[in-house]
Amino acid sequence: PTVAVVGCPFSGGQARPGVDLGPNALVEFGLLNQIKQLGWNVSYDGAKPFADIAHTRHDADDAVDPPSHNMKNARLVSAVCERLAEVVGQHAKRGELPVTVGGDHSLALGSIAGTMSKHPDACVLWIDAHADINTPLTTTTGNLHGCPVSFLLGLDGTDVAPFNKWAKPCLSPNRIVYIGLRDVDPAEKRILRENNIKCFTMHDVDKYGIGACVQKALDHVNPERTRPVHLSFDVDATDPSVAGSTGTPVRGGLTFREGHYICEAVAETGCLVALDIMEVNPTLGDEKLVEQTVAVGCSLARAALGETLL
Ligand code: DIR
Ligand code: MN
Ligand code: MN
Ligand code: MN
Repeated sequence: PTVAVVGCPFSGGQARPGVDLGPNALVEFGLLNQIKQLGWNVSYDGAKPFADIAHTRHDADDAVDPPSHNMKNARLVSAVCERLAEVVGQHAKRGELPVTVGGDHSLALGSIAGTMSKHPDACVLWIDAHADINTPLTTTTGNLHGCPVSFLLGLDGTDVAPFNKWAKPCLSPNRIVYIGLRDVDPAEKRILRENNIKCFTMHDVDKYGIGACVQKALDHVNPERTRPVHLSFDVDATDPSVAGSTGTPVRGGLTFREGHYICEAVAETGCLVALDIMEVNPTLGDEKLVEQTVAVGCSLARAALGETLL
């Protein structure tokens, strides 16, 4: 079996530069060899598939990428996600397991669209401090990394250019579940409630423990453990003391073990078909914090790909 590492050096879905250096930092730290040592074949094309687009930003360059429905860099985010959906879809169709390394979490619109093109019955585990379910109508920041889930679900306000030329709704609200939430906008709370979307907040993790939360989460989206699983892991789901080099850290997050437990439990299902490791920004924090965050990004990926403690 082959893991296709897809590094997407992209930061246009949020305000802080540097998250585009995430993929290279994880690869430099040895991610490819670490995955090989778990028994996988590993392919990696570097930034080549995105060479012409991903690194370009046009902030405040309204002539090139004017704000659209309050969304920043909409054309750029759309173009990169459309390309990522193709790349991930191609790998999946070859029977490979795509591991998308970000880059900011707007990319999950592309990676999950790619997964769905091969596995339309897949479910999504979204591990994050944030719900990333704002729509172009509700976003207060205009940052598209706060919006990818709304596009995947086709919520009101998402049928807009430039996204609607390629991004068709491909996920239903009962096929996504969240773990780790603790910073959710008022409009997002309403959307989650109205669409009956299952969420395990940090309050639930405290109350039930991570083991019960993951089991309940899987029981909700994948009761028979027969559906393919796309695991989308924003490293800011973990506590800033675990993975602090990230653009929007929020205190009170998952411990090191809780984060890894989620990945291990998904690996144990044997249902994993795609993985995202998102929002590592190696330009934030001192050297020690950066190395720790990069190491955590790699070890979360290894845990999801079958690394066991014994
Ligand atoms: C906020 C923050 N809800 C927004 N979102 C973040 O910009 O829509 N997502 N940080 O990762
Ligand atoms: Mn420019
Ligand atoms: Mn996120
Ligand atoms: Mn987040």
